[in-house]
Amino acid sequence: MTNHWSDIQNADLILIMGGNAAEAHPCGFKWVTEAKARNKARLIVVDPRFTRSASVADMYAPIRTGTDIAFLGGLINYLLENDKIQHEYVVNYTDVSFIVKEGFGFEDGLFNGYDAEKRSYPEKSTWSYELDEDGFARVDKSLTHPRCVYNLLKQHYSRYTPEVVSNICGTPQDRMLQIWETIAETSAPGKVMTIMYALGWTQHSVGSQMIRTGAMVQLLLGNIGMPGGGMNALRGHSNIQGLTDLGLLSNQLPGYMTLPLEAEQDYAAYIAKRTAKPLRPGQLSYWQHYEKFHVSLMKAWYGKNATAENNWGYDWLPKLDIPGYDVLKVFDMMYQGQVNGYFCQGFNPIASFPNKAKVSAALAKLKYLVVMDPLATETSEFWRNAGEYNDVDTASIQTTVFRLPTTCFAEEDGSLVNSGRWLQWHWKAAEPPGQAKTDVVIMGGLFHRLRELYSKEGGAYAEPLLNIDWAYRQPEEPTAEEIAQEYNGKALADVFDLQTGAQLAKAGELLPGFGLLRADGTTSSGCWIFCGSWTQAGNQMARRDNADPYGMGQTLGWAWAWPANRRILYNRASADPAGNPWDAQKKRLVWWDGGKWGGTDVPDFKVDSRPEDGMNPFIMNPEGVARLFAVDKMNEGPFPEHYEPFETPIGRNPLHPDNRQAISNPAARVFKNDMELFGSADEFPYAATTYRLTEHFHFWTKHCRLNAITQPEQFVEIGEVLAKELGIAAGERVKVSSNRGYIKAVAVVTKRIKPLTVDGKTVHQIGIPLHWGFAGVARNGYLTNTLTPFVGDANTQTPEFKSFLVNVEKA
Ligand SMILES: Nc1nc2c(c(=O)[nH]1)N[C@H]1C(S)=C(S)[C@@H](COP(=O)(O)OP(=O)(O)OC[C@H]3O[C@@H](n4cnc5c(=O)[nH]c(N)nc54)[C@H](O)[C@@H]3O)O[C@H]1N2
Ligand SMILES: Nc1nc2c(c(=O)[nH]1)N[C@H]1C(S)=C(S)[C@@H](COP(=O)(O)OP(=O)(O)OC[C@H]3O[C@@H](n4cnc5c(=O)[nH]c(N)nc54)[C@H](O)[C@@H]3O)O[C@H]1N2
Ligand SMILES: [Mo]
Repeated sequence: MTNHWSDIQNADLILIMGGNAAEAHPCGFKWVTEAKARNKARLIVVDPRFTRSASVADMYAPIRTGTDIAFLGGLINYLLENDKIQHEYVVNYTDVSFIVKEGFGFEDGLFNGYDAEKRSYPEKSTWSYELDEDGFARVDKSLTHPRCVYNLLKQHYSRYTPEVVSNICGTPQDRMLQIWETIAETSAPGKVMTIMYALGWTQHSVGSQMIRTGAMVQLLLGNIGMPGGGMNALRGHSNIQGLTDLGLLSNQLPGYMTLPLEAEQDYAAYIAKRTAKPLRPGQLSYWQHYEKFHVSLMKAWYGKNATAENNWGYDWLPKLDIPGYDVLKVFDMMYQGQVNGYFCQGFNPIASFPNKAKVSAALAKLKYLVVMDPLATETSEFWRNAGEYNDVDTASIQTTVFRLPTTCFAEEDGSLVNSGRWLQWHWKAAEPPGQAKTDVVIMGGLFHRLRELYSKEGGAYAEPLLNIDWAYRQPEEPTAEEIAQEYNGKALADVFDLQTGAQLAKAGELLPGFGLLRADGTTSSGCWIFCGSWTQAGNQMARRDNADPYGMGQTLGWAWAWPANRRILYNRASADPAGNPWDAQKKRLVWWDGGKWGGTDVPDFKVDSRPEDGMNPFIMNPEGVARLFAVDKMNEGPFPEHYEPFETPIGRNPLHPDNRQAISNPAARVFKNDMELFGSADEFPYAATTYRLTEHFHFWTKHCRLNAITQPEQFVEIGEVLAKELGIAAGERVKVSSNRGYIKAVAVVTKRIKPLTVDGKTVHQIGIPLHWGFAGVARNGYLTNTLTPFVGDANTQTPEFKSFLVNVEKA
């Protein structure tokens, strides 16, 4: 979240689109209720299904799955056409005035530089701003230059008229226009909309671009950096935010730093590439500090072994030979027989990953599988024949499966990072049952045994392992406190102010913030954005002061938020260029008091930067402003474009009816065998989507009798019109099949899903909850992911769980 849960109470308008917070985030949803009570805030829900969130909304519109870029692109067009943008904000705080390089272009669904063979854009050099002699981006504040972002944006979305959008989304035009009109009202400087989204946006082959389109809308309306505004990703697992913060993705390092690529063997070049100089005069370009964060990380990992002479152990970092070993890639490699062993820690892929048949076949090719989990998961029993629910030939599977029972969060101390970036400490509440051990003990034990073997027997390139600094009091059992302090970071020598020479921290002290991190090896920090969470003053994550002096829910004394205990990111944008809040009455966040920045939140800014110096709020970008034009950061192009899901019910992209290359995301990676497994609408006519229910949590709660009682049996949702057409009555069993397999479940016939008219056809949508399987105490069911396609978003590789094609028959 750019903002955080309790800040939602400050919204004037709430758009829930691509999520169903009332169902999946019932506790956080109370802040929506609070906003309605406090501000008479209105709630809009756009979802293929009339959901529990929709049931308390002021306005609801149905949408065909996978078409949100069209809906939001149409909204962008509407805002520009009707002059409903927050002018001062947009001109000063976004790149609308920036001039794009000559050669950039878009034609018939493709940007310039497309390579159809590679299914990608290898040549993106023109996807950037034109630079002047001093290396600064050229701008035209009059917004008349034909290649300034404003005009390119206008041109790109001029195709997204209400007729065109309604024809793609199936959303009735009158309802769509009513929603656009309501949203447009928040272009007034003091009026704010927040967007709450989750998997209804992420789990598409164009998921990242859906989210970007939402962010672009928020920028045009001046809603980013504002209390009650922002782009709010409602995260899933209780600590999934912490997972990304700590860089637990194959191409990341902690704190959103990135692993080097194979071509980056040279340390200086690696750092130089990541420390972009300001692209406009007077801007901060905060990533210029990258080396300080990087060296401090290497000191945390390698201690005394990381030295200036060995480039702080740069050679010990893996260098990526491909963009990343994301989970789709790894399972495809496994499927190809290229993986011997797999550690499955807190992950149930046969249930949660697409195309169960492929995942199951992949697991069967392993020599060994280690499952670390408190529960006996389907994955740990993938070899077990469970009749119709897992019809495998056990005898033919040779994989050795090791189960290592772990604890769960309630059985250990530690911190969880919530969606709002708050690190909240929790305390152990119970002893673990049986032989369960914490993940730390298991992984630490494995590390010790491996290191012992390497030091005794040697082996290929053992240095990265042998050089690790493991200075915990009990090496076999590092405590949560020790690990948290390591993430925070310490002074390894006295730390001095670079300008005044004043001493800021003594050797051995915990650091108060990342401003003290140094690139000379005198500081350590395992995750720079967490620096400040455990200081000399103690564990900041354990703070529980809910005082709210400004009545805006910012509660700076409750837990600790990264970065720097700041609650709302980009909050400098809540004030105008002169430093006065856009709304001094109700939306006061930070302001210039004549000498420094201060206010009700920790300023996301250089606190002594005077407004007349012209530094802009988006300090992480070298240009200092937010990007409506994504330059070369997105794999499928700088402006989001509507592409159909890989399995499309209409078989063509209405925006580019004659270009087959532009039907679905042209830059999404598709593995060879999976292309053949996509189904088409003549065999599988219905658009399906999958989702969660409040009463279950993924595949865990079917191990719990009470949950099993509240949702006793697997079902699918079918609209009344289709059910009638197919002669299916409520409560009858149906067979739902895709080109990859089938499931059987009880039919819930509902008014909540209505047929939509799309591209001249009637499209029916089918809703499929995901919680059933063949392990646990609940009544068995089919794994929903038997149906889903093995393709992901072109940037994140998140699978397209939310739009695919099925057929439905009586079972
Ligand atoms: N009780 C409970 N709570 C949970 C979980 C759980 O299993 N149980 N899981 C947690 C996890 S890990 C996560 S990630 C979150 C997920 O939170 P959500 O994303 O809110 O949950 P979902 O139910 O997967 O999907 C949300 C909605 O997206 C809609 N949708 C599908 N396709 C589209 C589309 O193309 N456009 C739009 N606008 N909407 C679409 C679906 O109809 C559904 O209502 O929930 C978390 N909370
Ligand atoms: N079709 C479809 N598929 C989906 C989705 C969808 O919307 N539709 N949503 C996707 C999303 S958002 C998610 S997050 C995934 C979820 O996919 P998974 O993460 O694979 O599913 P979970 O059941 O949450 O599995 C997590 C496992 O972690 C275990 N666990 C809990 N605490 C601990 C611990 O402290 N240590 C260890 N080692 N294990 C622990 C639990 O017992 C559980 O078995 O599913 C994805 N799959
Ligand atoms: Mo999730």
